[in-house]
Amino acid sequence: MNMKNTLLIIVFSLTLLTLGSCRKDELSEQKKTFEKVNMIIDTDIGNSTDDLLALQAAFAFQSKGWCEIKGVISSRGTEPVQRLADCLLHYYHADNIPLGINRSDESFFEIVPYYQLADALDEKGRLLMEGTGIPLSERLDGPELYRKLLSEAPDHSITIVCIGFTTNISALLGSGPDKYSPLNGVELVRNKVKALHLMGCCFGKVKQRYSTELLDVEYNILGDIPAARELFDKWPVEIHVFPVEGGLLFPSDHDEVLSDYNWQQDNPIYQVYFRYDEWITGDLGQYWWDPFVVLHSMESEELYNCTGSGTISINEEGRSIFTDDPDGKHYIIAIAPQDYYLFYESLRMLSKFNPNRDGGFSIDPIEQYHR
Ligand SMILES: [Ca+2]
Repeated sequence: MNMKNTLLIIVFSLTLLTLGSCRKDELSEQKKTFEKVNMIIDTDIGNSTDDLLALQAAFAFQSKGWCEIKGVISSRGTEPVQRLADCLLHYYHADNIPLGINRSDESFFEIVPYYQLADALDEKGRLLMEGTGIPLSERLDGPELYRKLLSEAPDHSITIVCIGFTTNISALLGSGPDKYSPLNGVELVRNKVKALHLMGCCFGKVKQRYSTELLDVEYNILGDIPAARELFDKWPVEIHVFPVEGGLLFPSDHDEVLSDYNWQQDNPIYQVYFRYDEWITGDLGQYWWDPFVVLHSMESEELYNCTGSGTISINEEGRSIFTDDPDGKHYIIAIAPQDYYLFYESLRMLSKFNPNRDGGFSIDPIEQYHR
């Protein structure tokens, strides 16, 4: 099934559930042809809010049987971030999904440090979010979890969605044989990974909210330039890159997000926009980059404008360079202008997913919230 159908089904099915249309059989027929995506999500959750929407998308798709999340890897190296990641798994009823963490205790500069949500209290003075109960000390480091998950997977079956720093995937590439696999990291990826879908890179000059200058570098790459250089140099299978320019077309309007999620105020997206609005409103507004990478990973590139194959390299300052190459395995993805509305509505429709409601998606959001 191609990407456009995927998106149309997302919008269509949510509309059906909302309106109670009689065309559900037609939708079921379409879904039978859907190939489930086995996904590992590598996220710098705890700062930009689009990681939250990307998780919301992935768990919504998993509830429909369209993908299976094999693991979540959290790349931001501070302890409250790891606890928040654990809480998010619990929120999505995913205690059984393994979480890989970064124990470096280093954090690249922060813009919206909403990882404070892990320690936020409700009106009765209780912790707002509960965790899985699994101690962080029992969590594997990100690169080790990658090796474990890949070694257990059928060949060419894993799709990696990286929506943060490339630290963990670079470390995976540099890893040697271990108790999980006799293969080194490059060979393990070559054998087990279908493709990497990456939010990162900048191929022009753009205005970013944290600088008054036009920038030609991108945050995820800047967060670990040596890792990004190694990634593009050694990654042995396809890389689909969604650059910073793409997401800047989709600001996540503060008031609109609160309105869309108001029916489910337990949703961490609502809580972040409600509690930390001083970081999110006005010129400090957030944009939706990361959910597009989840969407793109679900199927083909039909809905996107893509470059032909090429080779991307990262220079020592973190700038991205694309060179046409018929044998290259790198692609830059962009959204076709005529499809902005479809994408935007798809993102807003995700607000109708709540894992605590019967069936995942709301039939009547207001009624269900007060059930
Ligand atoms: Ca991110």
